[in-house]
Amino acid sequence: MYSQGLIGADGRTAEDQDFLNRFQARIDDEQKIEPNDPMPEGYRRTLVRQIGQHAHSEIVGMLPEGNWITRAPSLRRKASLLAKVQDEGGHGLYLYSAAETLGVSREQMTEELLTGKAKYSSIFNYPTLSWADIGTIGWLVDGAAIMNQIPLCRCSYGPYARAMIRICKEESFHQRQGYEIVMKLAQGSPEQKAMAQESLDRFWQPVLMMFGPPDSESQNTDQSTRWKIKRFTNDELRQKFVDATVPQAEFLGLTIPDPDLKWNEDKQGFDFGPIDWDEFWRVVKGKGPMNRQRVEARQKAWDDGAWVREAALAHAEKRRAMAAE
Ligand code: BYC
Repeated sequence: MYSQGLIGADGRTAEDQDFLNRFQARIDDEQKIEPNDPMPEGYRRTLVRQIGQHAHSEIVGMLPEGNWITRAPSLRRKASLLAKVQDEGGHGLYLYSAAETLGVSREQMTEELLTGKAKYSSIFNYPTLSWADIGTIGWLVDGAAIMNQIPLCRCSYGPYARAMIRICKEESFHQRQGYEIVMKLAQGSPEQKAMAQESLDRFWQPVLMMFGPPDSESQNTDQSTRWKIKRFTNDELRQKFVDATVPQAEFLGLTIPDPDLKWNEDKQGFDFGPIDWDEFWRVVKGKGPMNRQRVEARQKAWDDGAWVREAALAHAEKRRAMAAE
C-alpha cells in the first residue's frame, strides 16, 4: 500500500539481520536490484515513495508550462514547448511503470496524489506569470532536475536507473531550450531583460528548495544513500547547482537575487544566503500559491479519462472472451 504513513526509509523490516546484510553486500558491490529479487520491505517502500512522487512531479509539471503553449511568441517556440511538455508526460509514464514493477498500481498512486497523501515537487505550486517563466523553468527547474537526476542513473534499483538515463537526455534538451529563451530576453530590449530578471527573482529560492530540506532535516537521506538510491545528499546537490548556475547568470547579465552570494576560495564554491524553509514546508503541506489548482486539474483529467479506462477494460475483456472461445 502506497501511503506516506507507511512509507519511509525506516529500514524497520521483518527480515532477519543475515538477509539484510546479504542485501547490503549486493548494494555495496554495485549490483543492480531487479524487480523479482528479494529486497527489504523498507527498500521497496522507499522506492515506491520516491519514484511515485517523481512521476507525479513530471505529470503535474506539465501544467505550469502547458499554460503557455497557446501564447508562445512564435511557431518555433510553440513547437519546442509542445515537445517539451509531451516529454514530461512521457517521463511520468516511464516512472509510473518503474514504480509498478514494485507491486504498486497506477490507480493507487493516482489516488494518493489526488487525496494529497503523495507529494510532488514543491516547484510546481508556483504560477507561470510571464513568458520569461517558461525560459526560467527550462534553465533553472530542468537544470536543477538534471543535477538531481544524473546520479539517479546510477540508482541501485535497475528499472529506475534505466528510466533515468533516457529522461536525463531529454531534460538536457529542455534545459537548453530554456536557457536560449532567457538568453534572447536578456539580450533583447530593456523591457525583455527586465522580464527575465523579474522571473529569476521569483524562481530562485523555490528552485533551491527543489533539492529538499537541509540534510539536518532530511529524514530519508541517510538510509537512501546507504541503499544507493540517492548518491548525494540534498545539500551537496544544492551546492553543485549553485556553483554551476552562477556563471550562467553572469554570462546572461542577470543578477541572482541573493546579497549573500559570494565565492568562497576555501571550499571552491559559492556561499549563499538562507533559504525560507517555512515557505517550503507551507508549500509541501498544500498551502502554496497553486496547490489547489494543480490537484483540481489532475482530478479533472482523471475524471475526464474514465471513459478511456472503461473502454480499454471492455476491449481487453472482449479479446479475452474471444481467445477463450
Ligand atoms: N517538494 O527526507 P527528504 C522535474 C519531501 S520533476 C516536495 O530529503 P528524500 C520536472 C520528501 O518527499 C522534479 N516534497 O526526502 C518535471 C519527504 O517527504 P516524505 C522531481 C519534497 O526523498 C516537469 C520530506 O520532504 N524530481 O524535474 O530523501 C518539468 C523530507 O525530505 C521536496 C524528483 O522527484 C520537494 N522539493 O529526498 C520540469 C527526483 N523535497 O516523502 C522539471 C527524485 C523533499 O517522506 N526524488 N520533499 O513524506 C529525489 O531525488 C528525492 O525524493 C528528493 C527528496 C531529493 C526530492
